[in-house]
Amino acid sequence: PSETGRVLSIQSHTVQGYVGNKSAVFPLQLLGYDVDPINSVQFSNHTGYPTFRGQVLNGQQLWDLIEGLGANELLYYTHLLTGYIGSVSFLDTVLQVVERLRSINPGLIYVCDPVMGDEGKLYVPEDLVAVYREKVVPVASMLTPNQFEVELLTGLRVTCERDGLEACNILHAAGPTKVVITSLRIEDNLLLIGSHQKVKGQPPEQFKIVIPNIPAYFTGTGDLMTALLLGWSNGFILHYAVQKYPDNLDKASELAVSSLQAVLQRTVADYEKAGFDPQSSSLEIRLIQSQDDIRSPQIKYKALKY
Ligand code: ATP
Ligand code: PLP
Ligand code: PXL
Repeated sequence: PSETGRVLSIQSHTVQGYVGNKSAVFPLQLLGYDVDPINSVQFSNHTGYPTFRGQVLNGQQLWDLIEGLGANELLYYTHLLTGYIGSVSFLDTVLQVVERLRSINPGLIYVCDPVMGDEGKLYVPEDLVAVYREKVVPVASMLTPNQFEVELLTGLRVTCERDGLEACNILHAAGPTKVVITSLRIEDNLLLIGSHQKVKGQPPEQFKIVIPNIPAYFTGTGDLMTALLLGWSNGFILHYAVQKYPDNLDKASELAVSSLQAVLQRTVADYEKAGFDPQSSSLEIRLIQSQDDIRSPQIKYKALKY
């Protein structure tokens, strides 16, 4: 067992560009974690480009890697992180992975971004929704849905802050002690809503962070956001590094949002410098160039408690 965090991250790999593991692994490493990536797909680029090529890992192949680690007693993890998953059979295998990892470390924290779609559109097979709702939510420790995903998981229509808070309560009752709705679009602003149920059965502590909308479209930001939330909510104090915030979802969220906004602002500025219109297509985030903002973000976005 390591004293620093050890994360198993099961996400997409793209050769070019930053989504999935490509946007999660580097930040977590910068924050001091050992990160073991399993690439659920290996694609040339993300699927928003005109075309893509590559391979998809199936559930059996995922389990094979887990068996390989298990045979060498290498399955001790403090965290499991999952993002976009494309099939029911793969998601079912992820559930087996959760069970296996918890048999070795009962304290394993499972951070789940239930990626299903955005703005009313589903981009996974419809039968995944029920699996997330019925089997994944109950075993997740921290959940990071967007507005559409929270609606799919709770059956509530979420169109205002109150709805968001109510949806978090429903999700807590189903399992996770931490819920972050990463973006609620309310008029021209983006709102993050966080909810932390510190004691089972008690009302959660809830807060919001107002995020000004940047007129550009990014890919991989959801993956980066979830990684940063995991990164800043850690019970371990790394020997050389900053204090992290296990009992302070609001603090962790302020740091994650402040980092992410710095990354996005740099991204837009760099595209503009290169003579590119940032509204003309989806932008690849400037992740590597933003390493100082990831390691030591300046808090510019504050949590407002309810
Ligand atoms: P997922 O689908 O991965 O669950 P998501 O749909 O919430 O997550 P994004 O919409 O990419 O993912 O948002 C993640 C974070 O990035 C949010 O906290 C949001 O505030 C920030 N973000 C994304 N786009 C913008 C933007 N145009 N301006 C400001 N912030 C943005
Ligand atoms: N489009 C497709 C096809 C996807 O698979 C994803 C993955 O999550 C996205 C868009 C959105 O990515 P994100 O919300 O993380 O930026
Ligand atoms: O979460 C973003 C993402 C993950 N994985 C793949 C993607 C995308 C976004 O387009 O194409 C394969």
